[in-house]
Amino acid sequence: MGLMTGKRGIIFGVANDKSIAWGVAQQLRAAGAELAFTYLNAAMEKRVRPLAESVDARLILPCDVQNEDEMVAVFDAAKETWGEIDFVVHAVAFANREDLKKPFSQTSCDGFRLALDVSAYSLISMTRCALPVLKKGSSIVTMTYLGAVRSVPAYNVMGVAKAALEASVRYLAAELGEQGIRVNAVSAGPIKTLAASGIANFKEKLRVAEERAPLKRLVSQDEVGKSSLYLLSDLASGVTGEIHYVDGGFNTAAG
Ligand code: NAD
Ligand code: 0WE
Repeated sequence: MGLMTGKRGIIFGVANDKSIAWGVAQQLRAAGAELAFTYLNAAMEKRVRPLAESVDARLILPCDVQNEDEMVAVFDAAKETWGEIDFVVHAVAFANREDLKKPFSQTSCDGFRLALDVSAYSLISMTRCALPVLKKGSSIVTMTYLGAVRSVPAYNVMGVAKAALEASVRYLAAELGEQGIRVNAVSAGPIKTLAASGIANFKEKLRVAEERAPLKRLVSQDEVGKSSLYLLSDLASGVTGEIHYVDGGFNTAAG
């Protein structure tokens, strides 16, 4: 019997086999969980559907997190299929590419709203939509980055969005604790994914992370997956409102 045998949940944020969400999904499946997946749009569906099928996904549905109707439909479908669920994985973020290049003070109000809506507010709306189907003892995990708490060159408006996301984790944890629902974040070190591929000088960022991290290497999607598995499982039954770093110790080292 696996750690997650008999547990069911939904994973938001798989784009391809490099996605952090896919690393989490593989760990959950290996531990015995039953999974549902969402994808952003038709272009994403082409890559997500075969991956989801390879882990026997029960549901594969579209969900743009800016569209609350689609979000409601996902949890309605989960209710139909399973009745109740045990976990939700939120691994979604977006900002305008230009806002990750321009000086931070040039961030437009529209760019700010977009980044905060997709990357932070979506955790709140997702949690609200999930509540009717979340069991007592269920667990929500989101993905964050050190740029929430330190200024990281060029992370810009995404850093502000992650700060809002991390604060939202604490407020959701405070509210939902009495219902036995836990909410935590994994703060991953830099990983080469689709979302990282558009970033100028990302290779250089990876090199610095490798050099400065106490472990002297980068972390993998698998390692983020293993920590997420822990937070989503009953092993972490006493853990909520936490930001859990999986960055090879980078954030703890002065340099
Ligand atoms: P990724 O590109 O594989 O995943 C990002 C996902 O967000 C994609 O699946 C994309 O379809 C989805 N998305 C974007 N806008 C959306 C919308 N409006 N509605 C629904 N989905 C939308 O990249 P990733 O690196 O795996 O990112 C996953 C999470 O991990 C993000 O929250 C990211 O900020 C976080 N993170 C990434 C790193 C890194 O270095 N790659 C480090 C720390 C945290
Ligand atoms: O959260 C992220 C990436 C989020 C992201 C990436 C993109 C690129 C393509 C959000 N929106 C977009 N929009 C696009 O058009 N990370 C933690 C990875 C990341 O991004 C950085 C980093 C790191 C690490 C940007 C600058 C500096 C470091």
